[in-house]
Amino acid sequence: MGLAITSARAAGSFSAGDELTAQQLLEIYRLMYLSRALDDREILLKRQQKIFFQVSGAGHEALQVGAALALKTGYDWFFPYYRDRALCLGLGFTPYNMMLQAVGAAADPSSGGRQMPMHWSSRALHIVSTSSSTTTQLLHAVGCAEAGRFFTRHPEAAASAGGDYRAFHDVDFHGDEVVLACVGEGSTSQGEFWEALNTASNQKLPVIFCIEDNGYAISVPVEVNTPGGNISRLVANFPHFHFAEIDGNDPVVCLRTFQEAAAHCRAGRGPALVHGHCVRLYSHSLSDDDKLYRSAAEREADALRDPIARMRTRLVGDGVIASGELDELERSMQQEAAHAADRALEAPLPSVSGIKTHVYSEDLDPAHAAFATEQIQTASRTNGATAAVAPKAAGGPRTMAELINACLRDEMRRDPRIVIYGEDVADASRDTALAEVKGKGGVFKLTAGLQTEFGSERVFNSPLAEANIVGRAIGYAVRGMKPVVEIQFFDYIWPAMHQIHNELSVMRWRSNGEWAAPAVIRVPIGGYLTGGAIYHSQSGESIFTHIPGLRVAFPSNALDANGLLRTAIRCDDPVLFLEHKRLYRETFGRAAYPGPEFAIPFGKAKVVRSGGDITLVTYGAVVPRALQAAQQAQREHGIEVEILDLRTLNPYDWEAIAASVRKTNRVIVAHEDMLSWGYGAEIAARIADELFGELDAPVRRVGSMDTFVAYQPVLEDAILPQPSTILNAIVDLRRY
Ligand SMILES: Cc1ncc(C[n+]2csc(CCOP(=O)(O)OP(=O)(O)O)c2C)c(N)n1
Ligand SMILES: [Mg+2]
Repeated sequence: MGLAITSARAAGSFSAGDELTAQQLLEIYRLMYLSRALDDREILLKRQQKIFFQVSGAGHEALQVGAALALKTGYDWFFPYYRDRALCLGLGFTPYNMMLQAVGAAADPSSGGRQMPMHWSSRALHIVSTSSSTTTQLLHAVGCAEAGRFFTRHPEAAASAGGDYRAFHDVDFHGDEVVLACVGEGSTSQGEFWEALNTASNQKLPVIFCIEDNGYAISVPVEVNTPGGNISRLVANFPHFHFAEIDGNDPVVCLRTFQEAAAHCRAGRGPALVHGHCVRLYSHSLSDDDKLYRSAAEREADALRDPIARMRTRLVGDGVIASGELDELERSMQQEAAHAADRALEAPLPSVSGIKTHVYSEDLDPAHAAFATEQIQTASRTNGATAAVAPKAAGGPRTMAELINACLRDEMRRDPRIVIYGEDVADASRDTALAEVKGKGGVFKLTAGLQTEFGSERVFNSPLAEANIVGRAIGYAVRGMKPVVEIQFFDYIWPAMHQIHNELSVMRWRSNGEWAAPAVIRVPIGGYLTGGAIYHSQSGESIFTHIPGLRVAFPSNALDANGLLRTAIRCDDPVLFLEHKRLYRETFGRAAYPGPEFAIPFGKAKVVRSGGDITLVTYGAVVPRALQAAQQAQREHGIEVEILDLRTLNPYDWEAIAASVRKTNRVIVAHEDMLSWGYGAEIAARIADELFGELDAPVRRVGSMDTFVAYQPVLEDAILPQPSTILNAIVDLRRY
């Protein structure tokens, strides 16, 4: 028998219904065996200390090969987890590329040596970068499926456009694509599993959830993670799903099951969940020893269910191939694995000078002058030549809330790839009421009227689940869309923190620039509300400026909010856009509508008051309070304070800070957030570090007390920094 051994697979070569040929059965075996051979080779390398981590797919091969062969490489979309070697091999990932990741080579196509082995990524194969965090990828898969559907219904949105992030995101979609997301059974305990099923079911999305049930989450058995020990029984009532619970050790059963699941999804009937019972033949990883916690009898029973041994017996028993020929095939697979490893060990290592590449977009810098239409506007007042391109201010003063809403509206008109969703952001609870009701548009009304103008496919409510909001946004964004999502209150951003910290911000870096998730997250933040109390007054921006890859904006007035939000939307990095609730409708900082092209670059502070005695660096709701304090300091003490409004916290305008400190030689950093470990600590430390010789006095910080914000206004006033707190600091600092 001729054994055609190929690494790549022609899409659709395993069609449903037809009897499998001997060639196809051997191809299934080849992929399974090659996967195991690669695991075994990696284990050897780890023992020789030539690689640094090893986790295997041993025992999961049948399920994964079944999935790979039922779906279409580079057409469907894939969100694997760290055991999915056989899946990725089946999709066309080469053994050499796998070994490049194991050794951490520069040419590792998944991450350039940044991620552990088995953390997959390939743009060509539509494999979206995998993290180690369990379950997060299921929400990305949901967002990815939503984006595919959106482009299918609105193909005009896929057109490329210059002048913003779209220039760097080619869109690729088919009307009937399927998204596969894989996860272990232990990981179904995570809330994000249920949040993903929720939206996939509600929206009848073409996502196949594959549960690779090996009965263990490291040492924790399935009954601890899953009440009753069977996830299929728990999920059975989700509407629109196609469910299958199967023997995940039989690759032909697996293939047929995934073909049925894919047919259900492609026909638009809804998602599918394939629950495959498989075995974990090795320990969880090479850092684990399952003899410490599993009985010998149980381990021996699992070994008897080894899908490769079973498939071998079947091929030989059914006369598909002679035992000797199969031995020969296996030897060639082992040689292929060894050869791939040997070549990878020779490959050049990543250069240290490239470490920071792809933390942020290398293509589009939000600090770039192209976003400086603010300057153009200012220039136009003195120079008629630039007036033609200047944004047009119009109408009377508008609040920050109104100008944020105006920016969202203008950008949605300009860019058909923008979708807006979050809790309560829609106008009408149900579409049928849209014509009748005035519209809600968010608890602070920032998205008012947008569903009415742009329809329910572009502006819609999300479930009450913050990880769902951000996780789906990542899926949308990797497909080239621009989700501009709302977290209702900063106080409730924490369920999304895992997605923000471990996924959104790091997607570009960990995939070495292959994928990116430039979503915008708008978040009302802060106190001074008189009664906001603990859960409607929180600050905490420094927790987010501590995350590389994430831009953070924090405007203090209506015009800045409008211009910075435009930059946030058009740029190619993920942005946390913090909107101070107290400033939404304040008289302070109102401005005329600046027109649909008004933008402010990130990282450019604004001198909101000039002065020669003390520099006061601040942002957000402290800006008007600092202005009050500065006026009083001048009136009562003759002290001239220069106030810098940073406007964006990452990046921040170090040059402006340094220039002002060189002039005044005294500096206060003031913010609403708690003093200790707050944003000011970093700025103060850098000033002390780099401008020590310029200082005539110690760097002073002003912040709230190191406590929570209380409900009773007497307490709230004492906890948060007031103009009087700032004034005291100013007067005190002048004494040096
Ligand atoms: C959110 C999160 N918590 C904890 C871990 C550490 N961890 C890695 S794998 C794992 C067990 C996963 O078990 P399961 O989902 O059944 O997948 P399996 O490894 O058995 O295939 C744990 C706890 C992690 N990676 N992510
Ligand atoms: Mg498991």
